[in-house]
Amino acid sequence: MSISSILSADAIDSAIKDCQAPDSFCAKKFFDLSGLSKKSPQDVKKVFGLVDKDHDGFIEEEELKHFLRTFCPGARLLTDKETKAFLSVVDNDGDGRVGADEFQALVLS
Ligand SMILES: [Ca+2]
Ligand SMILES: [Ca+2]
Repeated sequence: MSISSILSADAIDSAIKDCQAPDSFCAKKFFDLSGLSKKSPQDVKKVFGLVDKDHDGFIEEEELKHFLRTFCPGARLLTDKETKAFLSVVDNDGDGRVGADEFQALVLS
């Protein structure tokens, strides 16, 4: 399973290009540009599984930092500021990590 079976290469490309500059990443915009916000809950869950590299069912801060690389291996890391901002919008239960339901809620909201 790879990201290219879920999202088109062009859409990924434009989403990655849009946030090339450090501290320009906006999660909602990224989900819109990449087309992920129009996907089914099942597809969103698959993407969650790709970001959750150690497959423990949660996206931890370190995995979140590598978020863009899930979509494009050559993409940059998120800055600490972006990672914290991302976590603060998605982490509804405040446990400091992202559950699949929290991820889905943000992407499909
Ligand atoms: Ca994890
Ligand atoms: Ca959480």
